[in-house]
Amino acid sequence: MTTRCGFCAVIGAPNAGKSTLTNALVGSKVAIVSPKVQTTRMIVKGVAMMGGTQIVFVDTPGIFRPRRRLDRAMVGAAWLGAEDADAILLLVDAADLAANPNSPAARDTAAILEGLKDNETRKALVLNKIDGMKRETLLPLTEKLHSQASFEDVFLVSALSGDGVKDVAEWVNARMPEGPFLYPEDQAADMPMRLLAAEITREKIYHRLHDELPYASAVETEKWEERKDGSVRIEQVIYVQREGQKAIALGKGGQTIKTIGKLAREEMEQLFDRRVHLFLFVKVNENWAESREYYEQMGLEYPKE
Ligand SMILES: Nc1nc2c(ncn2[C@@H]2O[C@H](COP(=O)(O)OP(=O)(O)OP(=O)(O)O)[C@@H](O)[C@H]2O)c(=O)[nH]1
Ligand SMILES: [Mg+2]
Repeated sequence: MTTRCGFCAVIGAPNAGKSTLTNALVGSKVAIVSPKVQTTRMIVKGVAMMGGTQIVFVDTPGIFRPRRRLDRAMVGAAWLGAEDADAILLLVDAADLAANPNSPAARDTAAILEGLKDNETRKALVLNKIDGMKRETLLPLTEKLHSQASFEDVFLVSALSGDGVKDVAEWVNARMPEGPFLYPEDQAADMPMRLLAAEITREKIYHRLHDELPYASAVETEKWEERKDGSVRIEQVIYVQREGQKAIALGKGGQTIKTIGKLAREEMEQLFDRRVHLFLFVKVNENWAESREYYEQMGLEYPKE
């Protein structure tokens, strides 16, 4: 039997819902999600089987005008993900765009459309977050965006509720080239466990901490120790950039870090299907965002400046 297998990149402005859509398409959580922009920092692959086709969805960091070194690496990774793909989904937060045509995300989307102009990969436009929106506001949005790049199709979806997601999957499925499977058929995620565990903790940080703190922090799994009773002991360091941030991350009487640890542990237990003993330490490292090692761990290129 001939099999088909290919890559589908999910790109868009920060916070468009790319990771939510990727998880919905894959049918399990492979990428972390938060209400804050710039949650995803690296390429995250999620594998879905549809009949005789294996689709590798490539969730990417949001594309925006980068400032910091890490931002540049993230945006670079996103474009690279799009370059290697057999199909591209451009995701747009329709609710945001309808409410404010000049929002930062709208400007980022305009820049992405410009960047896609000469890209010959087959593309579909996906208007996301249509839950709670009126159909009549969607039509002019669709027409405006559609005319700006050569999209084969347009989909209106709610990645959150799953509404319309199946149609997107079918569009992608029909565009995958012939080829052998790249992953075992029952595998959904393609991330080393230590990194996955670090990402889970980072997600909880994005949910619990505010202002600049999520952006000033990084998580590293330092120790992963298998226990005889089947449980695992995981030690992680949360790096922040200043002493003051450490105090905030810890919280009054260590309450904040305790909550983050509890939420992360619960999710790890569910995902790894075993008991987890999670130990979190907060350390100040002013320069983590400049350290080559961090980029290597995340599979990011290290930008020159
Ligand atoms: N109402 C609604 N919210 C959504 C939908 N899809 C995603 N969201 C929310 O939008 C926020 C951002 O979702 P993410 O999936 O993290 O977005 P992203 O594009 O991956 O963001 P970055 O990784 O930061 O670029 C989260 O709070 C999601 O719950 C949707 O269809 N409807
Ligand atoms: Mg994301």
